[in-house]
Amino acid sequence: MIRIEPQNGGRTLALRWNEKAARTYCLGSIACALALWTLNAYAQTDTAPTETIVTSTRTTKTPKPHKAAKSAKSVKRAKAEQAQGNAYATRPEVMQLAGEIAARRNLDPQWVSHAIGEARYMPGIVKAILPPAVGVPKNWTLYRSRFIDAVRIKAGVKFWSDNRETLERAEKETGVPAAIVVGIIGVETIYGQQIGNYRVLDALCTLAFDFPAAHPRASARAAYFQSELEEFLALTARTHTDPLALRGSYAGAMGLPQFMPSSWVKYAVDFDGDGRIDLFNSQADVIGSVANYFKAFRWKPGVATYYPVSFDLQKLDKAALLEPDILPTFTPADFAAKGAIVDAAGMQHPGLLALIELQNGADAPQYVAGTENFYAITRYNWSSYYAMAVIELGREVAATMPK
Ligand SMILES: [Ca+2]
Repeated sequence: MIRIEPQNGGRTLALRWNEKAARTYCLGSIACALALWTLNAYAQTDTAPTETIVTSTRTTKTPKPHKAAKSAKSVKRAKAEQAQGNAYATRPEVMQLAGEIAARRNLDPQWVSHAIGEARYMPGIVKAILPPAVGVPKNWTLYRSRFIDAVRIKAGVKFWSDNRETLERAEKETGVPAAIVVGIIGVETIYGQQIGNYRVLDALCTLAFDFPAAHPRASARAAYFQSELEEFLALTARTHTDPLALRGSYAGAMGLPQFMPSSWVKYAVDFDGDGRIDLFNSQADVIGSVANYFKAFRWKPGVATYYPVSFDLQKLDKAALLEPDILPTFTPADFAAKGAIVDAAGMQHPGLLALIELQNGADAPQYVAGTENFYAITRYNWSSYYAMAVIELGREVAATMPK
């Protein structure tokens, strides 16, 4: 997972828990144009769905002029960067890994070497992957304003209206509400308007072979991207797709939901029944795949994502409440004993809660009591700010939908 800069200390706990529970974990990413934080994903499975990847990256709607201009600019920038990159074909350790991937995945060694040899180092990606400067205060109000605005809500209303039956079918099959699926796709790519302009192969090779040493977890991150590169090559080989033709975020995340290759392999589904999985062009496949992702991360149907919380200052032990970070740890009664009071619905919550702190720069932080479903959203992108933006965008879109 690549959340570039973890937002708080409990991530480690959460990760451990998740590894124990599932041995595999995935996080989503925000589209590269907007990303503060990205996703990553681990998947060890080789279960191959029958699919082909359609390499067209058609957007779901015609971008507005300013979007088109911005997009053209970023394509130009990505291409310019590409031109100055160096080839990986001349690096022995890279070619050695190409051979190992081919052997492990039973791929044509020449095809693998050729593909990786064609990839280019992208200096902009190396810059983008580094954590933000230390000392920059987190600010939920600012974060929220990046994702919840009139343009995104309007696009969400159109997406929901265009896909009403599919969203209902996904909710019926997985228990994941339409508003959550709509919130994810909106935050990730504005419903396909910003799916990223980097060649996925360039992004994965740059991060697999030239991950910046300045990053605190450089070697683990590089290993992760090597694994994603392997998944990507195996996926494109199996689906007879040109690995140089796919474009995505600077982290190699693909399509409307920004799935990393391992997530595509493990969680993507053919939800329109045409016999292939297409997260670039099929809105139904995107909806089914996002819902399936959350089902895999144990979404609890009918359970709230969070409850409002207030403090009993006489009893408040905030340090103890924040210690497990986003991992739901406390029963409502434990919560109350430590001075965190949820509303009547929260007191009836059948599972565990986490005290979620959303900082606001120099202003007072906000708090909510996150449930297991709040935690599930952070499996897409390891950030409570991300999860809250997804929830609030989905809610705003729902509220704006014509009755
Ligand atoms: Ca399909």
